[in-house]
Amino acid sequence: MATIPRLGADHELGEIPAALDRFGCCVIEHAVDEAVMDNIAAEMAPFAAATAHGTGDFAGSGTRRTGLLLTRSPTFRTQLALHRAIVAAGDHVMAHAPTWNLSFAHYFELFNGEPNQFLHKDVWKYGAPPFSVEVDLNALWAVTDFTEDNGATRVVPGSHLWEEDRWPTDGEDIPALMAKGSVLLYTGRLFHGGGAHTGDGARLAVNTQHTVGWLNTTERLLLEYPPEVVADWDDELIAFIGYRLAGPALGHWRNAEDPFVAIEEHRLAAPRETDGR
Ligand SMILES: O=C(O)CCC(=O)C(=O)O
Ligand SMILES: [Fe+2]
Repeated sequence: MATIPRLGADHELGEIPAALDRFGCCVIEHAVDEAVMDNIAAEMAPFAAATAHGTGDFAGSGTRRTGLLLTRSPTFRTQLALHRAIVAAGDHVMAHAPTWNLSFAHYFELFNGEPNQFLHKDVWKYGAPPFSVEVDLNALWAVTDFTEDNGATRVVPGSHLWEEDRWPTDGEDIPALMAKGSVLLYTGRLFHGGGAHTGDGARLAVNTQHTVGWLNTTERLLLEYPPEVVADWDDELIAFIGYRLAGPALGHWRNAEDPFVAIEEHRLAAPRETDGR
């Protein structure tokens, strides 16, 4: 029976690539302190309270998904968005591409009564022919514990290597049980899905998706985070949401310029007031 590789908080970054190559997923235990998760939950609570529940089989009526995380949660922006585990995983999984970047960041609340989400591969969102390489590296951060009865994400370890016509059979999916502060990393070709919530309390999570620079992002990040909003952020994060060239001749702005010029122009017009966060 396949298992989910679990790396302790003191793991070597080099262990992540090996786990993802072989299993398509891994859990990093206690990747951040619990207080980081408490801060994110507190920052997102007012926005989540105003968010409608999902509709349909995929989004789920027992789930609330709240976006604009980078501005609404400064803790997410400064502590998780470019966490070293994400960078190590993305640099490995998408090493074949000139660049990779954030694609999506949402705060997920899963409530009692939500059934199993159908097992899927996140790359299905592209509606594209099968990819011969991984193009996504995604993450579910445990803002609360992920348990068997509060809907821990179910994954099918190793399924990222399956032939296109192979589907999971009963018992092949296993729950990614993890403590608050841990993170499940998984590739875009891995079968997975949210678990059924039959317990108490909300299962809280942050879901981030990351993709190669030559694909569309799940969210229109430059519309969500325009230059006047991001100009004070770290340059690395600004580039990570798409303000940079995505390939030898891809992702230009205006007269074939690097889109980061938009940030520089904004900074000249409105000098920075902070030191980068
Ligand atoms: O909430 C979860 O555990 C998984 C969600 C998921 O896989 C998705 O929405 O694509
Ligand atoms: Fe998914």
